[in-house]
Amino acid sequence: MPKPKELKQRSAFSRRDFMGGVGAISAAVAAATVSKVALAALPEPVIQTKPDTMPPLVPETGRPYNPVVTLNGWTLPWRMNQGVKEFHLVAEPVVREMAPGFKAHLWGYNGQSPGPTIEVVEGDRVRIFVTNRLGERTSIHWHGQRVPNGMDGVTGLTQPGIPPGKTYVYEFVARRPGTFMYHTHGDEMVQMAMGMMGSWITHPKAKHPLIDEVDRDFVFLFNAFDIDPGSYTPKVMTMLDFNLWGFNSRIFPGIDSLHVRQMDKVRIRIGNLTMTNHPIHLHGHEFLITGTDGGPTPKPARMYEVTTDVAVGQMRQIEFLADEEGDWAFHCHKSHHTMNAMGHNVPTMIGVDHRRVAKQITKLIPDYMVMGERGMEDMTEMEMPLPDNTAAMMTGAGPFGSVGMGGMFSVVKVRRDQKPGDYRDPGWFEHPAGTVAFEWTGALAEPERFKSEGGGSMPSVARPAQDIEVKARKPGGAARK
Ligand SMILES: [Cu+2]
Repeated sequence: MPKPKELKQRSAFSRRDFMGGVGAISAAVAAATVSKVALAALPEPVIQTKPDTMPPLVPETGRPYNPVVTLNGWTLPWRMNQGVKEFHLVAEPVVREMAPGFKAHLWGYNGQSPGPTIEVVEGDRVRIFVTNRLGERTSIHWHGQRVPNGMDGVTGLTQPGIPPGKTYVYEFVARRPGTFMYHTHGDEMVQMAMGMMGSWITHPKAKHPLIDEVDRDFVFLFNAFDIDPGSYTPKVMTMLDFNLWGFNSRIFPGIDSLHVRQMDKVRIRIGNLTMTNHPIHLHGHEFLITGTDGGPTPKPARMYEVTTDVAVGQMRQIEFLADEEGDWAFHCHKSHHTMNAMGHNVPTMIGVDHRRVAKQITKLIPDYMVMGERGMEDMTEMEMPLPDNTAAMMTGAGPFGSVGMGGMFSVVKVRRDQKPGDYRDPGWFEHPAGTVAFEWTGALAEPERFKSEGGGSMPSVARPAQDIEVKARKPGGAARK
């Protein structure tokens, strides 16, 4: 087998000096495509070692299309072989940087987890070589696609599992345009928990009445892992109680923001391969759900939303006109999914100053954590040592201080002067004077209702015989969803 080729692309997001990024990838793709060794056998596997968002991979061969941008990911180059698009996926252990300073030991494809996005055109004949470099059998299921039954990738049902060290070939025609995923279907609970998944886009071959052309087209998957603070490998027996929630196996503040030009028509395609649902919420704009993994949504069935739930095993394709300038939060609306790893049995300590006692306990139990006196965000200020290789629970510095978030959180940056095709980070939004919430420094009047009733906003008709005090506790353990 030829040695894996490392894809040398430059990030369009983290580097401000990006100019010829697309050319750089094309060169890398061309180099991978014409290698004589590769032409003699399998397509050379292209390996990506960085978690950066790569610029769109503009097709040099085959039918043209408008490529997508994978958030903190990349698109797999292919070669054309007598009219067939050939890809090479390598299932292997990978090290994924989930956030700066926090690396996870996962299983994935071609150097990363999730694996690279595969982009093809409706009607393409596709041949995918899958090499197994794991220690156990695997197979790949092409989620949502119309394929011959024997190409469906279910170990034991439609094919034998691919043994370690072997390469299998999948071949089919991409019949239906849309947003799909691929994922393991062998020892599934373990291999899904370890990160064996990726995105698949089939672009329409011609103008499609239900698929609009857009200016920016993004894709990513929701992922969840259960990695104890201080460790590197996910616990694979976890059913619901995951502690790391990410977009494409990155957690905030490790997730890139999405950069668009004002008045761009924007599409975001999201797949959910976690074990719970995620209501994804966009600030400042209304979006339409234009498609699912079942296909484009008929126009009369589309409705405007600002949050849409993406259930387990589903994909949602949302579209909006980015007409409001600014930095708009884009996140899962389950608030514990915008947190990074934490102990699940953290007692509520609001109103208790326990910093001194916490320091004493930490000497005995190094990973002891409690929440802050004024709320969780206190923890970002507490001088508590974290174990090695642990993401801070909530962090991310914004222009006005700590964002106090982790997990499934990112920002859509809409700018008047973002150039078409430019995916660089424009920096923080500069708000026009007088348009930011501000502190009221005038006099505060006493509310009228307090004067007449001595407290309550309405007169009390009947009171219980004695006062009842309710203590609310966040559910922990298996009850948490
Ligand atoms: Cu969520």
